[in-house]
Amino acid sequence: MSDIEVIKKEIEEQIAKAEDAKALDDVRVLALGKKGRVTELLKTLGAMPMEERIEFGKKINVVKAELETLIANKKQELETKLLNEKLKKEVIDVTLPCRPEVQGRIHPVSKVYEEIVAIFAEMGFSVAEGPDIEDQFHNFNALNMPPNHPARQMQDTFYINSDATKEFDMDTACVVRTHTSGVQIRTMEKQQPPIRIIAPGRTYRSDYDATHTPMFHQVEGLVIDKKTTMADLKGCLYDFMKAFFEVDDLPVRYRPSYFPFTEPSAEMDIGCLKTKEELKIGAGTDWLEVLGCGMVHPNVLRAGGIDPDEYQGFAFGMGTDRLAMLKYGIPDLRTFFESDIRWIKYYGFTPLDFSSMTSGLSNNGGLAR
Ligand code: 2U9
Repeated sequence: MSDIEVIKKEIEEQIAKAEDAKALDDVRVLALGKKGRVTELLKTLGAMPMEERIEFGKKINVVKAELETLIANKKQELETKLLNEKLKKEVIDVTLPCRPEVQGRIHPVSKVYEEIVAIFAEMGFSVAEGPDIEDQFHNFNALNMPPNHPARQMQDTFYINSDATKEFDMDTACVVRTHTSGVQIRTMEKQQPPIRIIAPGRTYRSDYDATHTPMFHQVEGLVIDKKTTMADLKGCLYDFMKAFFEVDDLPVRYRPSYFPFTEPSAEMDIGCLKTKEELKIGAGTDWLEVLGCGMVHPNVLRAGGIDPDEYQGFAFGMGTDRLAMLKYGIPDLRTFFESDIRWIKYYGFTPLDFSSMTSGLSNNGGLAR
């Protein structure tokens, strides 16, 4: 065996034996480094006669290239081995329960939102969304509240200048939506009936006390078809309230009311028993107001591009935060948005309790306390 073949064999053995990147690099330096064995052989070329030099030079370069490939492959092999060992060690069991001290909580508003969506989804409603910043057409005009309509003042609106480079202009100003009703208008603009949607989301009004915060949550609903009636409204909302409060024989009543966007309009109350210690939803001598509703005003249908001579429907609106207060016995709305960790630990829900109509809605066991 020639010198070069012996050297090649020895280096190949060393490469095969290398157990880590450092050992492999040492082999590389010893073979191909400045003073490496292959490099030293290359240096002998200069003293050789021309023909021998050409032949031997070719041989050395082939060996050099082969060794370089072997080293690169071995490097890759060692890296893969290292990564696999690391992955084996770092394996986590995602089915293990979380340590209680680091587990987060679901906010009661999110919990109630999930519950409401689950109930309406079962009834065939879809969820529609829209922008928090609305133009006055979608927030007011289309809802039968033209400029100077008294209801526009009633809603304590936050206005936003629509062009920051110009003076505030009331006519072109936008608003942070005072209700989610604009979402229903936008749906009507895009889609002809049948329509069956709920529009949950954040809403804003300038108000602050134990039952009002400047940002609050609403769920509104809209059903439009050829023969949708007030009886459909009553049945739908009765079923919803029974499912939401998880009370089968829930007493309900409707009182006449007024909203510019519905005619006739009503407010819905549920029966309850108020004692000094607690509020019990269900049979009792007291009533709690839970939502507003009515048949969609023909002007509103027209504004959304729907012919009121062909179609009719009902709409409703409820405060998600208020429903959370009633269902889970939380006394002050302002505490909802103070981000106090003690509050969320007390009133929050554990994350793995999903709300669904089949697996149980509120999973009261999911209450963190
Ligand atoms: C369209 C047509 C009609 C939505 C409705 C109410 C009655 C209502 C309040 C409940 C408590 C708001 O959060 S709250 O202060 N809402 O009483 N909302 S009817 O009517 C609509 C909406 C959209 C196109």
